[in-house]
Amino acid sequence: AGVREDLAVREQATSMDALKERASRLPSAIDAYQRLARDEVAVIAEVKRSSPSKGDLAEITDPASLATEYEAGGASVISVLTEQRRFGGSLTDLDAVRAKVDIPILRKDFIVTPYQVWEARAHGADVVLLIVAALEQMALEGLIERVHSLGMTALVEVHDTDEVARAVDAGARVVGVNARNLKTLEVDRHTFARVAPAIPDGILRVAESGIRDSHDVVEYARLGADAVLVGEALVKDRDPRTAVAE
Ligand code: IGP
Repeated sequence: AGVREDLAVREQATSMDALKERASRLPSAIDAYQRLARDEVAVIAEVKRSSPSKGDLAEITDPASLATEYEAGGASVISVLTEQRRFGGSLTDLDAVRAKVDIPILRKDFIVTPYQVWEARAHGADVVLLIVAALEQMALEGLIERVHSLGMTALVEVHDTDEVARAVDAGARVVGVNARNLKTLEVDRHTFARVAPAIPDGILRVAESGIRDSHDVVEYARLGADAVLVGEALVKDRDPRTAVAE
């Protein structure tokens, strides 16, 4: 209900037509699928101020300069949390990052309506997160279609093999396996090994959450990950090379 209230307020502030108009004046979305596919193991580096499980992670006074460091350090995609209530993010952070980096940007939020997808595009995002567990099948299908029609990429998040099947049926091209259980907030590092084999070839496999260092990255690469999504460890350390090196 909270998400929908926030949306109602914002929809009054900016009409769908205004968003479409704004989106039409921007350069086309960057093809993140290609970027993620071409690296041995790509790093999606996340601008993350705080989290429900850990509270404040780091004082990020300038999200754009953090993102610039990530880009210089070899990240393939920058993830920006825009969820306010639990993660302390905002569209302002997204705008600031877009103004400074040239690589694809993922809008990380609980996206449940086409309005939010347009909003992401209007603010320069190339990728959006869609969480299978938060969406009914019809809604998931419709959102993936909308994302692709805007030239964007959907990172479709799953936690188990049933959700992989739903993601694939709905047309996902990039599937993220989240090691963090959304109910208990605990990280189970065996999740990827259990779930990723159910993802068909040709669909990119992303390992998400709880990645601590390069050893974790090497292990996920060995298990077939095309990319890793790293928040906390990078916000604290800042250099994606610590994730990709060795
Ligand atoms: C990053 P971590 O443990 O490296 O900070 O996790 C990312 O996976 C996490 O922020 C995340 C997330 C989400 C946040 C994955 N899925 C959905 C909010 C909503």
